[in-house]
Amino acid sequence: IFAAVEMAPRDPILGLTESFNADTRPTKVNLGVGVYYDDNGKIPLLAAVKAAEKARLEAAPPRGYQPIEGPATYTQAVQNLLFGAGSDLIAAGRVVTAQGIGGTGALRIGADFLKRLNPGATVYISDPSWENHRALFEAAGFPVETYPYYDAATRGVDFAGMKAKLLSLPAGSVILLHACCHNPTGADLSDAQWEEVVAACREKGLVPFLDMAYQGFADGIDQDAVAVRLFSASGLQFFVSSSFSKSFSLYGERVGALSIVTASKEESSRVLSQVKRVIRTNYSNPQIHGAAIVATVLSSPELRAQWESELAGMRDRIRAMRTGLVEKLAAKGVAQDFSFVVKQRGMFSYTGLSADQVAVLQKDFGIYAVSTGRICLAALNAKNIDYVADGIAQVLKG
Ligand code: PLP
Ligand code: TYF
Repeated sequence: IFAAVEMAPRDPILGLTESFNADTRPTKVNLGVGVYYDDNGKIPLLAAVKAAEKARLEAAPPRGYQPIEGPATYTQAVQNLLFGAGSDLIAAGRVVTAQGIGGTGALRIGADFLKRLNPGATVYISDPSWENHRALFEAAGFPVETYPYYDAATRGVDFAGMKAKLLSLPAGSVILLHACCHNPTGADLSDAQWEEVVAACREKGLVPFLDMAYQGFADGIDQDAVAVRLFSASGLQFFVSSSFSKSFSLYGERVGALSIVTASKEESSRVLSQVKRVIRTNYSNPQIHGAAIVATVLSSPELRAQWESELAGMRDRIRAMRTGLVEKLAAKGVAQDFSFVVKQRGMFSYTGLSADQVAVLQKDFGIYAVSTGRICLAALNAKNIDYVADGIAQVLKG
């Protein structure tokens, strides 16, 4: 049966972690994968999560099947976080939310539903984008193309190129947008640019699909939701995939959600029925634990306040690492201006390091980065930042 099976390519990012794990050098640093580590280099277990888990363990609830779209306590909490607690859309019954297996699973439910809805559409992702976006939408049967996004010269967004491309697309095209903390570049749109994207989607009849994997990692929970809020105010229909992997440090629990904004409450019930059909034929209904923890934290004023402060702590630490890296590179005599690293948002930076330089960093220093030059700032800490700055400085001096 398997004689002709070929070796599939590794995921370029998760594959890097496999190489990192096999590296025996004690000084090794993994700047590849997008995971938040604390200052001790550990993935944190948030205190708010720990408290909710303790309460849950003591309550010892039964483990029946969940509703196909996840429990209402969870889906309502997701909606409040994305659209704002006082959202008119929520009140009008115009938001449909289903729990997803992480943000990835949410994207896939959305992709499968879209394929049924609009089988002839093309999906447009940013150039560059998270590696899995293309693979996932292609696996769902869509052709995937790109719109201009990153401008290496300014280390910002080529907004003129992006807008011109959006305005050239046929109606019904699906536009995948990073709601904040763009992965891999760290370059985000301004609020005014988001308004122009909303206007372009309206003018051309595009299908917006916002991917929100890092809410709270740029400026704050509501500030980072500005794209969702602007699309909400526009009257358009759109998709949002969201994830708690990063914001709750619950990576392996696989907690995310797909939300769809419809035109009416009546439309919502039809849309939900189709989303449930997609879920049923994939995995029947979602797992309990992670979503229960998130729902508990978000619905308890004390735990929510604790979570917000822990999230702010993660955000501030990443910012401090950005500033620290820039200062240390300058102190080590690097002539090139790295101040752009401080302006980028979220976990990542496109450093401008070439694939060859990244390979030398890995070989000579055990510092792992993505071959595109993307590094995860959240993997830096007080103990390794000097070593990393030194490695980068040496590689740059060639
Ligand atoms: N979307 C983007 C832009 C991401 O960077 C990630 C990273 O993990 C995801 C989606 C997937 O999130 P999850 O790990 O919750 O599946
Ligand atoms: O971009 C990253 O590093 C994170 C983690 O297939 C990730 O989003 C990477 C690759 C992948 C799944 C998650």
